[in-house]
Amino acid sequence: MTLVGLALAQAVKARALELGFDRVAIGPARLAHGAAFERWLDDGCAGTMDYLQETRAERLDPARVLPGCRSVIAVALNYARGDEPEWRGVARYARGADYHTVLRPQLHALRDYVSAASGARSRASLDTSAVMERDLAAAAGLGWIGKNTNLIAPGLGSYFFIGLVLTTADLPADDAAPDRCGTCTACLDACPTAAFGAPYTLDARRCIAYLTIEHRGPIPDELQAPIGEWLFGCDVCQEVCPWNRHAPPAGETLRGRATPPPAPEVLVGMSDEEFRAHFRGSPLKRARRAGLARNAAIVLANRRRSAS
Ligand code: B12
Ligand code: SF4
Repeated sequence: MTLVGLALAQAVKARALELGFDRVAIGPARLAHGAAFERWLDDGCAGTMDYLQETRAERLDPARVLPGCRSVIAVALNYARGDEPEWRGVARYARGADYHTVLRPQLHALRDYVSAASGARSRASLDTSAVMERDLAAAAGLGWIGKNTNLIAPGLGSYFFIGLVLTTADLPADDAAPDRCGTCTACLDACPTAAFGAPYTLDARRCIAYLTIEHRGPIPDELQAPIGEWLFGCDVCQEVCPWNRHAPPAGETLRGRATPPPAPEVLVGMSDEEFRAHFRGSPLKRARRAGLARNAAIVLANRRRSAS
């Protein structure tokens, strides 16, 4: 037997929370800021992330990813953590097991539930699909897009992953959340590389997360000193956000058995084999051995610079 409308939406939300997600909201399968995304691509802000350009049409229209898509179920999974000195230089999202591996089965279980309960077709999206996850999650009311471009949820902050289930079921939508950044510009002012051309617009080519994770090859000279101690990713624009001051710590789901990276002095000289053994199952693998060695060399040069 299939459920309809409100009853279905309620059942789906209850199931999402039961599966361990921290928040859930339902919205339309329509982007609010498609034009901003196109401008961003045309201005070259994606750097060498060619896959964003190549999948432009799909990203602008979820119905190209799931034909007949009408609703989007957006979930949040908290990854907030404290300072953890042994993880210095590693963005919080990457300190546990790879979230793609951990979250995917949870999200697939939600997708299967939606399909079974509604008789509709559904598809999960977690980071790697050609789907604008922040924009669609914001339209669903999971949170609002902050000036630092992260999705912020009241009471949760912004240290959370977003997962989506696209579905052909027509579900009643929640209200979008109002923008509560107000006059605050803490994130824009604190960014070490001045990566924000304007509020809500990040030039990825200057962002430390892009440079240390996605970018292959040398990092432009003028951006090396501002990288400071960051080995993998960057959290500065979230650390200074007042909405993260009281963020509740994440549960155990993502902790995995990840071990902190060795000192930069060791990282620069790691062999491929040592790299594979140390970072098995860790998000840090994405930077590859050469990328992490490059980042470690920059951190060491920055330490020498600040000691002299
Ligand atoms: C490419 C990418 C990156 C790139 C580019 C990021 C960027 N801001 O564009 C880089 C490598 C730099 C990156 C970094 C990070 N990322 Co990332 N990334 C993605 C990815 C794969 C695509 C994002 C994208 O399309 N960017 C293009 C820009 C233009 O789109 P957008 O960021 O969604 O921005 C929209 C708004 O800014 C809006 N907009 C524009 N103008 C205006 C004006 C107003 C007034 C408003 C309200 C909105 C608005 O329009 C845009 C288009 O819809 C998504 C997963 C996905 N499939 O969506 C994850 C994702 C966005 N990343 C994520 C994370 C966790 C991070 C990092 C925190 C990791 C880290 N600590 O190192 C940093 C955060 C840096 C930052 N300040 O954004 C999470 C975000 C979770 C959240 N709570 O927001 C996502 C959703 C992955 C996931 N499934 O959880 N990322
Ligand atoms: S993640 Fe770091 S470098 Fe990137 S925009 Fe935020 S503060 Fe700037």
